[in-house]
Order: sequence, then C-alpha cells, then structure tokens
Amino acid sequence: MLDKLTQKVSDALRFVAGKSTITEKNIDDAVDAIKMALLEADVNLRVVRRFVNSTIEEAKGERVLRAVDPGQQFVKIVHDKLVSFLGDTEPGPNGRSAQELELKGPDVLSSILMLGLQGSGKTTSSAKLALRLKKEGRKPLLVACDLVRPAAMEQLSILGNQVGIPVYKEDGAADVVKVYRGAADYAKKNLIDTLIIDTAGRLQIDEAMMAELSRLKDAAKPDELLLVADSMTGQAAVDIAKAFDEKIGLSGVILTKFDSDTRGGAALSLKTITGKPLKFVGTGEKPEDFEPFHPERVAGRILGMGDVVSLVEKAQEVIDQKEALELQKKMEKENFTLEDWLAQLRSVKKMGSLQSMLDMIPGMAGQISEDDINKADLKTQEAILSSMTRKERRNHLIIGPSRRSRIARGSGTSVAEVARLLKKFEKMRGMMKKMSKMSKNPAAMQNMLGQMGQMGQGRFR
Ligand SMILES: Nc1nc2c(ncn2[C@@H]2O[C@H](COP(=O)(O)OP(=O)(O)OP(=O)(O)O)[C@@H](O)[C@H]2O)c(=O)[nH]1
Ligand SMILES: [Mg+2]
Repeated sequence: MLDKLTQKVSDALRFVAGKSTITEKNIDDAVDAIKMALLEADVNLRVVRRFVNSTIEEAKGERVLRAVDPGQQFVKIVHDKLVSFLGDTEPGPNGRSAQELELKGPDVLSSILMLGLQGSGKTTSSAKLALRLKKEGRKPLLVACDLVRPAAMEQLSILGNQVGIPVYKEDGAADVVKVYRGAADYAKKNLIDTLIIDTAGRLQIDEAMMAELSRLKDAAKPDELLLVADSMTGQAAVDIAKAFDEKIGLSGVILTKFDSDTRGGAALSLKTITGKPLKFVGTGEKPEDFEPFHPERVAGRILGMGDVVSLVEKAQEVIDQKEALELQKKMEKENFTLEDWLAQLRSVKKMGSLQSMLDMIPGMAGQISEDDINKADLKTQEAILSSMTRKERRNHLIIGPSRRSRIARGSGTSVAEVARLLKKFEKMRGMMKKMSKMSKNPAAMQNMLGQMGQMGQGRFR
C-alpha cells in the first residue's frame, strides 16, 4: 500500500533531512524529486503543480533557511501540505471533521446511498460500513437496490449474515424506489435507524443508471451520498467522482482496494480536484478491512519517517487531555454513566488502531505492547453496553431483570455477565467519586482508570 510512493518521497527528503544548513538548491532538488514521485503515483497534474509551487514558496521563506533545524522544518512543510491535499483535519462549523459521516440522531431514520461503477466495491463496502455503524451503537439495515445483476441480492444477504446485519430485499422487484419504500417501512417497525442502500453499478456511467439513481435520491433524500471508487483506477477515480457529483451530487468518497499496490494518485487528487472528502478506505476483502480516512495518518505513511510518531503522539495527547477534562467534570458532578463508559471503551479501541499504525513505522514495530488491554474483556463489555438503549446507559438504575435478560440476549452474553458488568460499574463509580474528591488532576485520574484495567492509555505517552 503506497509503498513505492513512500520509498520515493523518503529518498527525496534525504536531500534536506538532517542537514544543519540547507540551500535553495537543496530545496529545489528535494521538491523536484517529490514532484517525480507524485507524478509516478498518478497524482493529477494540477495537484502536483499546486503542491510544488506552494511548497517551494513556503520552504524558501526565511523560516526554513534560517531555522535551527532547517531539514526538519522542511519535512514539516511537506507533511502539512500532504495533509491539506488529502483532506481537512479542522472540524467544520458543526464540530465534525469533513471525514466524518453526517447522520441524524438515532430517533430519526438516516440513509446512506452507495454509488459507483461495476466492481468498485459497493456491496462489500455497504456491509463494512454497516458493521462499523453497528459497532458505534447504531441499528443499520442493508437495502438491496441493485436490481440489475441477478446475484446481487444474494451477495448482500450473505454479507449481511456474515456481519449480523439485517438485509431488506424484495425478490422479483423491478423498481428501486419501491424497494426503498418497503425498506423504510420495515425500518420503522424494527427500530432501524440507518439505511445503507446498495445500488447497481455499470461498466460506464450511463443515462439509465443516472436516472435510476436520481429517482432513488429524490425518494430517499439520503444524508450521505457516498461514491465507492477503486483506488487502483488512479486518476480515473477522480473523473468518475466529478461525473457522479455533477449528475447526482456526492457527500464523500470511499476508496476501496487501498490494500492493493495502489499508487495513491486517487487519494491525493480527489479532495483537491473534486472538493469531496475521502471518508473511508477499504483495506481488504474482509468486513473488518475498513478504516476511517485520516489525512494525517496517510501523510505520515507517505513520508515514511519515524519523526511522524511525535506528531501523532502530540495529537493524541491533546485528545486525551480534552477527554480527561470532560470526564473530570462529570465525575465532580457525580454523573458518570454507562454511556460515558462506552465512549471510553471506544477510545481504547481507537488506541488499538493507533498501535497498528505505529507498527507500520520503521523502527517502531513491536516497541509498544498492548498487553495491559485485555481485548476479549473489552469486546464483551462493549457488546453488553451497545445492547443497552441510550436511556438505560444514561440511568443504569432502570435496568431490572427483564432488561438484563434482553441485554444478555442482544449481546450474546449471559444475565450473569450483564450483572457482573453492572456491579463493576457501580464499583467504578464509587471509586470515581472518591477520586474526584481526592484530586482535581486529570493525569492522576487517568492513572486511576488505568489501574482499574479499563484504559491503558498512559502507556502511549
Ligand atoms: N482487496 C480488496 N478487495 C476488495 C475491496 N473492496 C471490495 N473488494 C473486492 O472487489 C470485488 C468487487 O466487490 P463488490 O462489493 O462486489 O463490488 P460492487 O461495486 O458491488 O460490484 P457490482 O455490484 O457488480 O457493481 C469483490 O471481490 C470484493 O471482495 C478492498 O478494499 N480490498
Ligand atoms: Mg454490488
């Protein structure tokens, strides 16, 4: 994945990295080499030009040439440029980054329309996305609106089964809007909060396909219109995105087959040329092979440098402190809930993916171990917490015997395990109350959480 690009870019940075003084010539050489690397990676020419011009302009400013460590400063400029070409990291007016999905709250039905050419990975990505949303506590339904390919419904059913997500299909259906309406009805009756609508792909964009998608869009008024594009198609993915955006309108892109030896051109050109954010990448054929797209991470990968670790750690620290402070406030008010616990568990999982990234950075592999995070335990806890309703998580006192057995069934655990979790929670809460009286120091609090066997975040500092 991006191996060649990484190799070339890190070679290019040798012109400057580690040098105590650098000249304009050094910068030109480095930028030239990066330019070649980007062109070989099939990055759109306009994007390459913009990259080159803005990097040179910034790098030749006094700041770099006179900096204490000019090589490092230059690497940082290239890193930040890559990040800005890959996506936005700053949250928008709604507090979310461009990469995040914009779905409605759980009480209103949201829908996601999956679009793309034949074989791009729509059906697979639909199931992957459903699994992800389920893990986040949503109740998704896969909707079979590919009525063109005979085996499409069956494929979706099999995938749905595999990930434990219900699939809505109408055998012999001829009209996608009718199927959508049926699915929306089914959703109402079955407490579904998100429809993920799989659609038909064609070899090329054609009028019939667009007309059908248009009708489906008008009926479903989707919250997200996601183009599923094959990263192996390089720049062509950018043209496809442009066409779909003009005819239907897109809210984002899922780039599939990022595990293959893609040259990276699509990832680097998409946002700049189309203005549409990359939201997820597919990294394999299995349902779990799916990741939110993080511009910072991919930029780090492309640079292939160990010092990116410090950048990552810094960002992580900021997040930890913010979360810890919020938690602190809750504890002071003595209103830490099961909902907060679930959020904590999920942030531990995020740390898991941070780990896999660290492993990819040369010299870092195996340096950090996760042995104090008992994965199986976390999984069970998350399953139980996810099977509760929000109301239950906000007030654990309402969870009586019948709710307990429903939660046990929903999470594939036993009533005893649910009871154990609730007991643990009570204990945790008790400790927190004591703790918040003892100390107003977030670091000490994190330490305590670590001791309680729930966090383990401190290890990454
Ligand atoms: N390696 C890899 N393979 C993928 C990925 N995403 C999808 N595939 C494979 O690509 C092939 C096509 O995927 P589908 O999900 O059927 O594609 P589609 O867009 O639904 O295809 P049509 O319905 O025919 O238009 C399958 O063999 C998938 O397993 C990915 O991220 N990585
Ligand atoms: Mg399909």
